[in-house]
Amino acid sequence: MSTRGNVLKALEENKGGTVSGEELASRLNISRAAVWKAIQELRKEGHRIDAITNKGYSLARDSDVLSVEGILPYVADPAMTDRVHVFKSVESTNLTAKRMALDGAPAGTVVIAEEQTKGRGRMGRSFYSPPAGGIYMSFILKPRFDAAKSVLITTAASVAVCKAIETITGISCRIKWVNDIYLGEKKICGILTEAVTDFESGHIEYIVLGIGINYSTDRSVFPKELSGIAGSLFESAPADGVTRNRLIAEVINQVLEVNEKLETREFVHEYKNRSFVLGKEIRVIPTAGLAR
Ligand code: BT5
Repeated sequence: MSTRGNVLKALEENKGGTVSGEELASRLNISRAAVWKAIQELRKEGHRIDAITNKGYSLARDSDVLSVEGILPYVADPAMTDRVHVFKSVESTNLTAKRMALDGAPAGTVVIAEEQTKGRGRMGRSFYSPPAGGIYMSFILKPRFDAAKSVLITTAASVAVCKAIETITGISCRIKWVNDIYLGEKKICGILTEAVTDFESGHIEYIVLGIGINYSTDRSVFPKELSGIAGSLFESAPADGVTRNRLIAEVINQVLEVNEKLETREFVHEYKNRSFVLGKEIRVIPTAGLAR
């Protein structure tokens, strides 16, 4: 790991507390000047690090720049150490994950970004993914059964995201259809599952599961056409200790856990409890394009 990464890891382990420059230098076997340089680098990236006289450096508890170092301490499976990748900006985390899968990245790999410039929804729709306040992440999963059942992966992921949100923030969300998560009347999360097929055999090699959460996206940044549709998990500052990194780690834990026992379909019960469409009467209005 780079010096920057090591310093951030040490600060994350003491988040809210202080670590002296001397201790960091001796623990990482580097000079104090190198510690200082790393601190400057991290500050430039947006991490809120205070220098407290006679005490040392302190990473603010609510500092929330997405980072591997900030996520990993809360991920349960130690095998994930090399499988979490964080980017500042990508076109689409689903696209990056697909490319990584084709390049041999193992199942379980997670791609996370602060921003997507071409975030994708279903059927060619787009998912608005501005920087600051969003969570955009994609998993590479290896299907263990007939791909026709991949809708199960989406449904299970919706339940996993709701559980993760509830565990970390105490907020209860509901699921619309299988892939939209709502808080009150507003959509705060969308899920897109895509298959990566082997060009020659036509077999599904991987499933890429993409999750987009409006965590604390400011209402004013949503484009006009989304103002009546999209909402955020937090309209004001989250509770102490609640961060995107922490929530991402819990989403990873819950998604991997539910995928391990997908065939048991245990999650279906939870899905029914959280769905606000199941059991309700719905009206289907055919559009010209679909009616043909
Ligand atoms: C979805 O499609 O909601 C799936 C979105 C999946 C996004 C994730 S982010 C990580 C990964 N990488 C990607 O490129 N995608 C995945 P759909 O059900 O088709 O909904 C799209 C519709 O939701 C749009 O037509 C808008 O009406 C609305 N929408 C767009 N951006 C939104 C946002 N940020 N929040 C809430 N609603 C939004």
